Amino acid sequence: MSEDLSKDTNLPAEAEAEAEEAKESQPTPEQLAAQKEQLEERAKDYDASQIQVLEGLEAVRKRPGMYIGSTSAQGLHHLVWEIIDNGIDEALAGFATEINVSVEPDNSITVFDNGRGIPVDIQAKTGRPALETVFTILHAGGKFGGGGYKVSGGLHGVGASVVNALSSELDVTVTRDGKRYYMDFKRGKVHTEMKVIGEAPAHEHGTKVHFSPDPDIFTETTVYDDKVLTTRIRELAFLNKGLKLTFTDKRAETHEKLEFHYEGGLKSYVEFLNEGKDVLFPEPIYVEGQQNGITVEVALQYTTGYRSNLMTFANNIHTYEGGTHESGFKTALTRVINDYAKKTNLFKDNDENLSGEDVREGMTAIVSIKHPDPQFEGQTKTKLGNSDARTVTDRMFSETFSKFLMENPSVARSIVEKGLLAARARVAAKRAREVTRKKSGLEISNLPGKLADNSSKDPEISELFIVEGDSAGGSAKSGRSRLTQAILPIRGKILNVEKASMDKILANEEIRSLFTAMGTGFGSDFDLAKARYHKLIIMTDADVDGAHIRTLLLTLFYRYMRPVVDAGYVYIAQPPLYQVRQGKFRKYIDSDEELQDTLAQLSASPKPVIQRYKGLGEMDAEQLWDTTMNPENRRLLRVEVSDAEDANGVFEMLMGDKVEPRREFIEENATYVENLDA
Ligand code: 28F
Repeated sequence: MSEDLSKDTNLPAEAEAEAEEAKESQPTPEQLAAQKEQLEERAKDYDASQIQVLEGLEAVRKRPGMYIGSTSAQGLHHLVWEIIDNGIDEALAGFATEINVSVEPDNSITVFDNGRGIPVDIQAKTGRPALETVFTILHAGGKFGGGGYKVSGGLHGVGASVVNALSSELDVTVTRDGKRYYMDFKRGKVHTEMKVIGEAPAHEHGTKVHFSPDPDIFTETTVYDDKVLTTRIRELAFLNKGLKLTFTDKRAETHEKLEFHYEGGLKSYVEFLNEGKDVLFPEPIYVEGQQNGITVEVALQYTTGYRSNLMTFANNIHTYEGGTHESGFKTALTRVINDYAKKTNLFKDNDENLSGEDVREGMTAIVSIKHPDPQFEGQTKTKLGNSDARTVTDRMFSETFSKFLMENPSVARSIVEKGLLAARARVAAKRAREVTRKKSGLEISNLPGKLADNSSKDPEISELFIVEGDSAGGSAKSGRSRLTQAILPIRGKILNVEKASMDKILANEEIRSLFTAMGTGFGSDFDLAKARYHKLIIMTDADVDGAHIRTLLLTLFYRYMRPVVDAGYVYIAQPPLYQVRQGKFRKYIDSDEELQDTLAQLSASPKPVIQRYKGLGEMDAEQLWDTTMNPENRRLLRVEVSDAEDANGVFEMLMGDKVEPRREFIEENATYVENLDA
């Protein structure tokens, strides 16, 4: 042992002296015996630790859900987040500046960071290379030596070994000290022992991890979604300012390398989210501070719109369920704005304090904290529980924000005035709601006059067709199956809820009748259990106007009846584009391509008759039933946006002027369920 030590030229002076001393004195027989015992103990420890390794990783393979949430597409992507997290930790520790992610043509993933490279030295305790330990021992790397801590979230270091356990193959290449080291694993077990595979320039360093998710584990899918990857990688670039992240999808023909690198951090994030919107002031307010080892970052900006978009993060984890940092921020925001308004006499006699909702109307804000020991709670473990995060966020934010308001009186004034408008709308909406509630006490007699209700009272089999236009509504009414199908015609374009305030929405006739027909109530009174139909089928024309109305309806559902969407109650009817007839032959056709194919299969005479349906109104009751309403033949699209967050941005895009992205969105996000009822 002493010989080993003396070979090391980098020993600190003290240890060197100790080693020198050890070399000189010969061991006594007692010392030798003790040494032997120690070695034997160590060998036993080693065996035990190897068994633990196998048991540990076996446990991961047995119950993957415990470690990555699920083995669905979400779990599949989780593997990537875990590996990226390790690279981010290395960047946050100050050693890596860049992280590259790619999807290989075979759907395997490569992640590289230019940090120090995972240590390759043999560890005394296990007798194995540190690199091996990181990938085989559950929880290894939880605390990154040297007083640092793992800051990015996820599994707090169990990441690498969990990914390894769930990969059919994983290989690592570490570059450090002028060498390249390589090691690979199969289903978590060492396959190739660590070895040097070559030289590297002395200044080069980093860690490259390449893995293939195990199809035995990810039985649903092993195909990565480039959109999901891009969105999260971009988000990580916003959350970690200065860090450069790249993404390359090598399955695509172009192999285009996307680069995400924001010196502005959260400020750039808010600018990104507010792109194309009218804003109250040009530059987002940005706050950064640190206290008790907790870093707090906030960026915010007001749009002239009504929606509030607040996203909070703890250690790069999106805290969907909020938590202490979020409530600290909200309290501070409300208090500072009210204090300022009072101090500067912006409240009129009748004005009460602004509520939290009032001061957040139109606000886009991101709160991101980094905590040395984050406690994640809640149903999905996305709620921060640390109480010190509340106080620190409140203090850091309110100090800078109140100073900002004092120094920017015109901006401050516009924020207060916006809050006052929101407060007045809130009071008006409350009154309107009270009126609606009183009415709905009368139940059926109060159903909208335009509604042709179905006779069954069983919501499970009841369907509500929301039909564009009175004439199509008429055909639908005559063609329907009365027991299960209710018809609600709506006139022209309904209100764009994206751009309207609550009281306007409640005042809208079409929207009111929809809510009344649904029976679920509105806003905070919403109750999914009261839904009178379990299918809401949007039936609009297959043209631009139809697409627009459909989008307006979808927006309404997303914003104000979200549980209905989440429950999978919302569908889109698919009226055909053409009917081809030849003699007794009749076929409904959905696309130009299908039309060509069909015509190609028919003989030239008698000449096939092609009828093009311009709108629902052109179909008679029987045709409408046959093509679009009859559960035996119809095709319905179930609307399913997996990521609720996505929907926010998407709807803003959808409500723009271009029709094409709208159509694409609906096609991409609605899952095609053929013959759903058959
Ligand atoms: C593509 C994924 O995993 N990067 C990593 C490091 C660097 C160190 C480290 C990682 C040592 C003994 C735990 C280097 N030098 N990217 C990554 N880069 N892990 S993971 O250390 C792990 C500890 O067990 C590192 C000095 N200290 C730490």
